[in-house]
Amino acid sequence: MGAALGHTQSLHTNALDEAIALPTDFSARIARNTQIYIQEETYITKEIDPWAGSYYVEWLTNELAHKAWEHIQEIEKLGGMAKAIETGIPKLRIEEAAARTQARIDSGKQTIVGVNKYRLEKEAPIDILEIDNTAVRESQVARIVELKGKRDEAAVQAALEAITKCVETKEGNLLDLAVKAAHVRATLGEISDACEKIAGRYKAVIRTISGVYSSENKQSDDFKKATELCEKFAKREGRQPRIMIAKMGQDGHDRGAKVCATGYADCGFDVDMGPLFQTPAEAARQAVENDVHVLGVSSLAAGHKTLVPQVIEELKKLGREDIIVIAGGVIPAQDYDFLYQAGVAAIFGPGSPVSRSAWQILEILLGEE
Ligand code: B12
Repeated sequence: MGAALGHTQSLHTNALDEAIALPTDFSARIARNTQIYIQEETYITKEIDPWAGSYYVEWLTNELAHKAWEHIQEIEKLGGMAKAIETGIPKLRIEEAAARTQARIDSGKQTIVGVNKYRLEKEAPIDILEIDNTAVRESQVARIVELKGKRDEAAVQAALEAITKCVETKEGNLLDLAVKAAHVRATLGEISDACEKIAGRYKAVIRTISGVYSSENKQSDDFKKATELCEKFAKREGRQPRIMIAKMGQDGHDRGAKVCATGYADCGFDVDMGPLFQTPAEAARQAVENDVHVLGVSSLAAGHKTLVPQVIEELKKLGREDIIVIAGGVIPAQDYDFLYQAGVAAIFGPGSPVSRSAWQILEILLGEE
């Protein structure tokens, strides 16, 4: 309703199983019908501006415009958006806001119905859409092999060379050349590789923030318990507990990983944040090189059943099976046993309060669970 009243031009309603998996036909239908209900039973879409003249809404709009203007000015001072992105500021602001929101949800200052309030003692299981990752991967690989077998290879190579040349000389229209390459059936990977030959690969600067999570949540029992256990661990081991948070495979969802990283650092952990798109071997190597106590895998793109056992295997190969592996993110409950069998010590799904997961991890480290 907020979106419709705020003049949105396009609306997507998430399905009820949004934070668990891709939607089932049933949950997608409810989500779609929620929109149809708003559209056809409440009539709010018939009115162009139902809030016109509302003093309160005008005031809110004014506030929003001024706050947005502050951000725009900050970006202008940095020399425009392209320069701002290079400094990592826009991403940092998003991460600060995410950490603050998470802390407010964890401390109960902000209500999310069914997540931090009005929860059932025991949730009844719901039907989840299961996707066979391996089968999807194999069929995609087969499609690409078939495509590559049928296309005019000389035309593809010429189109890719034109792209590389354009990047090198900065002459020509790169987008136009990319579209032409796609027409002769070059893949997205090949098109970006053709650019990468000259331009290299963009590596995001990983910057972690501190103090944002604790500023909203340091009075909570969970936070206090986490900091106490951190101190206890540090006294026992002579150094702070060290955790690496890894993002592996093609999963670009780093919000939760970053929120956990900043929250754990505020609780007293030493935190290493791995880059996006690591392979299990790379993640395991970084964990070993940094001599972490815990490797935390954040998985939201349904790769957990493949990538988590692989990273555990890689740690074993490096002789570091003592590093505790935990997992978090969009992992459906029916996959928990599979991951526990593979050697995962704990799993934290969406809605897990960060400081609570922090002390639960510390209890495992201290052998107190
Ligand atoms: C935001 C979001 C995006 C953003 C991501 C921005 C970013 N930089 O992170 C954008 C728009 C880019 C995006 C893109 C896509 N998304 Co998306 N996205 C989401 C969404 C709505 C919220 C995720 C989020 O940030 N939550 C907030 C954070 C704070 O919560 P969290 O990550 O769950 O973390 C908490 C816990 O899980 C846990 N945790 C997480 N990690 C870790 C790690 C450790 C060590 C520990 C201890 C705990 C822990 O602690 C955190 C605090 O409680 C989810 C659905 C959902 N509601 O969860 C879909 C979702 C993850 N996306 C999905 C999909 C399909 C996609 C796309 C493929 C869509 C498309 N077709 O292009 C792309 C893929 C991009 C890519 N390369 O990976 C699916 C994945 C389906 C699945 N797993 O089976 C989901 C589940 C939506 C759905 N139901 O369909 N997405």
